[in-house]
Amino acid sequence: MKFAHLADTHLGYRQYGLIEREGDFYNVFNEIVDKIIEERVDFIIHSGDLFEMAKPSPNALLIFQEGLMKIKEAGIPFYAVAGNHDIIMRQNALPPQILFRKLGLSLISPNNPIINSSFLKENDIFIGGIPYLPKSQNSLLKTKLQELSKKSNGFSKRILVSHQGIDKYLPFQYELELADLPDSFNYYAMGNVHNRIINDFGEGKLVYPGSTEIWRSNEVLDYKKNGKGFYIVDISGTTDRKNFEVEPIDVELPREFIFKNIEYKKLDSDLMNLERHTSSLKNKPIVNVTVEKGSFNSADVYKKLNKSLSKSTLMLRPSFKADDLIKEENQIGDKTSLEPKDLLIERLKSFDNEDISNLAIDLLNFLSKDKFEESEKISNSFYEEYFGQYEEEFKKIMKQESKNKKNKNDLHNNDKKENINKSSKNNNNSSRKDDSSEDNPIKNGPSED
Ligand SMILES: [Mn+2]
Repeated sequence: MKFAHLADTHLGYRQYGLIEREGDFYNVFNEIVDKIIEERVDFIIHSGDLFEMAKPSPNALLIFQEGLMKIKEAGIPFYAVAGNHDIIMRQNALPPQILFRKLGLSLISPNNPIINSSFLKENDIFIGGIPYLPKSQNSLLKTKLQELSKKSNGFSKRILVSHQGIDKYLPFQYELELADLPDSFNYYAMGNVHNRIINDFGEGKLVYPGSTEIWRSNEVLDYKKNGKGFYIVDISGTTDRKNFEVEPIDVELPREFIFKNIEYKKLDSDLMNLERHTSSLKNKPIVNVTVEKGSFNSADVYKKLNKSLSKSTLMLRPSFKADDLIKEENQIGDKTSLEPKDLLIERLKSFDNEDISNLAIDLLNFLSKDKFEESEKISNSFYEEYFGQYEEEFKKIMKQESKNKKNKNDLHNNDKKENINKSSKNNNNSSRKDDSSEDNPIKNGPSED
């Protein structure tokens, strides 16, 4: 018995705004579908970021629909979990995967975290998981993982499906520490990290199949080293992880990403060679050229680059490091330190409260993409978690206070005849409610936690 594991297909992503790049993601996906069917697997697991966006374009939906139809015709069940790209974190919002239930897609959701099928039961296989959760909901994530670990007890093959970054593999953007992952599963079908990773963990194997196309140009390095595609996992042996075979199936990406550093004094000859190479390729490549060393005018060099390469490249991304320019750059300092996120992380260190720091980073991520609903949701749930109990107390205090006031007013009304002026003074006293905010437990908060 074997299954296919893939993730991070990002259907609908139009890299650099290029329709050709959107097509590349579709072509690779179609090739993967054909290969999976050829492999005659028993089921498929997709670990999230199926689509680039939570509201995919009709094009992206159509490509997936056609692929899934082929999979359904081949009689292969398809299990999926939503990734951060598939999720709108509004209360009760549904990920786009939900559209494909009648085409055979079983969605792992907060309400249905475990795949319930007679096929899995007969084969004593547990498949359960959790859709992506941001770092500020880390404690909820840990609780849910422990629940799943318990529920998987007694099954002979236990598979966890998750779309989270783990500190070991995603040092600056993780939501989960490796130590917080229950060690009781035989296979950790992960998504989110775009590099290919296979590691032993606990009683099983922890696997990120990686993105199926180059989603950011820094993924080229891993593609050259480890390839891209998906994994076939053979679970017919015992549950001993040594008999749990994970075999990479590679797809060749349709387009080359070229990185080339050219010394200014060799500009003409290097450009000629580069042009010869790019013209020989079947599909026009993405070319990143850095012209460096020597003293030159970048506008002139830019013109030259364009003239010799624009016809044979899909996208030309030049950068210039003239010697005199380098001096200026050095004055600014390390370029990366100007990233808002890095600056925020640096600033938060002195704050020394990890939970609030996580919330701040999540908020920066969401708000910089205009994801207001998500931001509101994580802020509310953070507030709920930290101050919910205080809010109850606060409400009690307020209730008591208004009762006291009412009693006072009643007493006062009895005295009304005696002095009408006094009652107008009492109205002023109603501002007392605001003054009491000094005792407001929310304000004083559990800052020591
Ligand atoms: Mn992704």
